[in-house]
Amino acid sequence: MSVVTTTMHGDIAVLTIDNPPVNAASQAVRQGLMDALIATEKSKPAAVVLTCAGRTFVAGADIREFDKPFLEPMLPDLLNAIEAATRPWIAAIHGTALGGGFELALACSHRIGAPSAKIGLPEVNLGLIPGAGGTVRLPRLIDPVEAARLAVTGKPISASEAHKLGLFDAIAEGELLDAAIALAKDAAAKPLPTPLLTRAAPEVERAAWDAAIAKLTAKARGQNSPHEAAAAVRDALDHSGTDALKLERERFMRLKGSPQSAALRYIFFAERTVGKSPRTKGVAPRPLAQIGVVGGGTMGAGIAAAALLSGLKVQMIERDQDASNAGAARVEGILGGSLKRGLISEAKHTALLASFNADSNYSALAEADLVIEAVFEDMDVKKQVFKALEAACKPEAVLATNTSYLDVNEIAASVADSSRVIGLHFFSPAHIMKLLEIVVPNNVADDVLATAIQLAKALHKLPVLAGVCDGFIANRIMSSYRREADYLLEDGALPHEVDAAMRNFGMPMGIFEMQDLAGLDIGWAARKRRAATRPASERYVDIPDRICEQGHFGRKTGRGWYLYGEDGKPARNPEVEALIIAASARKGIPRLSFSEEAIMARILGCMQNEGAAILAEGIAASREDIDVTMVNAFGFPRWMGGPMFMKDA
Ligand code: 3H9
Repeated sequence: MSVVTTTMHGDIAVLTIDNPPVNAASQAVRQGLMDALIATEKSKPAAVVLTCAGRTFVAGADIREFDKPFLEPMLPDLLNAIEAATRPWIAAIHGTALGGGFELALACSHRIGAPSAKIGLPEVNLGLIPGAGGTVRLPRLIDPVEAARLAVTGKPISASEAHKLGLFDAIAEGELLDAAIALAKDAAAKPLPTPLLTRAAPEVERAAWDAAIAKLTAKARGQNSPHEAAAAVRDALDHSGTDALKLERERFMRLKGSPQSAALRYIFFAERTVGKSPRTKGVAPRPLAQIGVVGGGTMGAGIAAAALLSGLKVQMIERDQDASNAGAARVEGILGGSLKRGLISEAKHTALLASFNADSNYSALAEADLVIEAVFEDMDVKKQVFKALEAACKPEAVLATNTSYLDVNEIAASVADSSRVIGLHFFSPAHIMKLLEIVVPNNVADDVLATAIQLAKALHKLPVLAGVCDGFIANRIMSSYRREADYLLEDGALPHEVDAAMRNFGMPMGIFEMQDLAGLDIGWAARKRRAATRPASERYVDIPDRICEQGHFGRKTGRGWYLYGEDGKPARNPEVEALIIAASARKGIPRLSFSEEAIMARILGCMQNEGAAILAEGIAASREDIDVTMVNAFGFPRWMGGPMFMKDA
């Protein structure tokens, strides 16, 4: 059966694409549409309505086809043919019309959207540009700067924005199909609009254009595709539609073969692969209506806010009334911020506050389905909390720890039924960061694991499963390259050189800036704790300890690896640099000079070696788990795929 079917509604032909899960424009869809086009050009209905079954309009080209040669009919040819049709074609859009799906809608003579529909050109996120006329038709339909915004940022827009910009002829009131058929009848009675491809491109003053593009591409860092998308839209303004289409296609094909696109496509699928465990196949998760959070510090408050914003009820527990009030104030602060930024409405804000309660008595957790402990990182403190949870919670409640490196097996063993205990390692700020490391202890029950994965989905987070070890996946790799960065200091580099190398590689900040931001005291405490068990043979760099001994903990004290003045910008710290040079001299290490490439070779090599060890030990099940972690926890550049992808490439 074809994935495109035609039904007649009076004299209107309704074509329905049915290609789950997201109606991607695969070869079968393209062929089905081409056949339907030929048929309707022959049968001559008054107009054609193009609609999709399932949850969405066409969400783009089928990305899975990108690693093979494209098969006929090509999407650009199909769209040119649709645009040249003698009948009006009305795209009836629900869900998301993205990439090639949005380009398909642009080739139609009219577009109508459901109020909840979204449209966008996310190709840049795959290291590509639109490759089926998006950059050519769009600036011939709407303001070219707005067209560039869609193509360069890859961010989708709502139906109402699309309508305002002139992308939608109408927004459906009531049933989308009925409204589309009404629009089709109306369109059939009027002359066809001039095809976008044959329209003249609007004139845009060069200086204004360059300024707008500079703003749009400012955050691209080392990623090529946003710059390429901007250049493609510019080509579309400087050339005829037909010529611009050829240029767009050449650019698209070149990018499709580029390492950045291969990496971005890899990470796209990797993010959709993680969190799928054979252990939870067919296993029903436990209910998840009310969440408990123990601890109202930065992490606990962030977790509580994340859960509230995802529609869950939250009970917070703190050790006394004052701490409980302070925790509640932190949560209210986060929700207030969301309200201020327009992310939630006044009514939603009120409703979220009504779903939240903070208390100092564990008995308030009696109804909680899952409780996340986010207290001080100390094994004895954690064990006491778990004892209290065991006494207060219903027996089927899942008990989770947010520890970032303590032994989750030991925590689990502190309660009678260790199968209900799991690690849920959030990253700060927990209401923003996408990654959730699910730490899987030896005895955990399958449905507890399934519940943790379900929670991640409910919170719109990426679940990565990790085995129990010091630091799990994320912090174990980070500790190892942080240590390597310390070695680089003793070997001859300075903090600003290491940080610049990392930033120029594409990380959002360098390792030393990051430590200053997080607070140097955290790592110092961890190093002191581990001092007793550290092998004497291990190379140990004491420079950060010396900085902390002077009471300098980074940004919060105005001094750390860097100095922070009024403007908050990090400036080189001569005292620290002297400390570093003295450390090399003390150990008799000749100071060498390092290029940025040499610095990154050591840092990357270290990430990759630790990653390989993590895989060999079974702490991570696949390289995807490691790469998704590095991209989403530490801002490893997506367009490089991740350290393990780079190693294999
Ligand atoms: C393009 O269009 C190029 C053109 O300009 C030119 C061509 C010549 N292809 O994300 P989900 C799979 S480039 C194949 O979990 P959601 C996905 O892997 C494309 N497969 O759902 C997953 O599979 P599985 C431009 C795709 O509801 C399943 O669908 N378009 C594609 O959270 C569900 O996905 C884009 O970049 C695809 N295009 O989000 C849009 N898309 O179940 C990419 C998804 O086996 N897609 N799959 O793990 C998205 O952004 C989201 O999937 C979407 C739904 C918002 C649509």
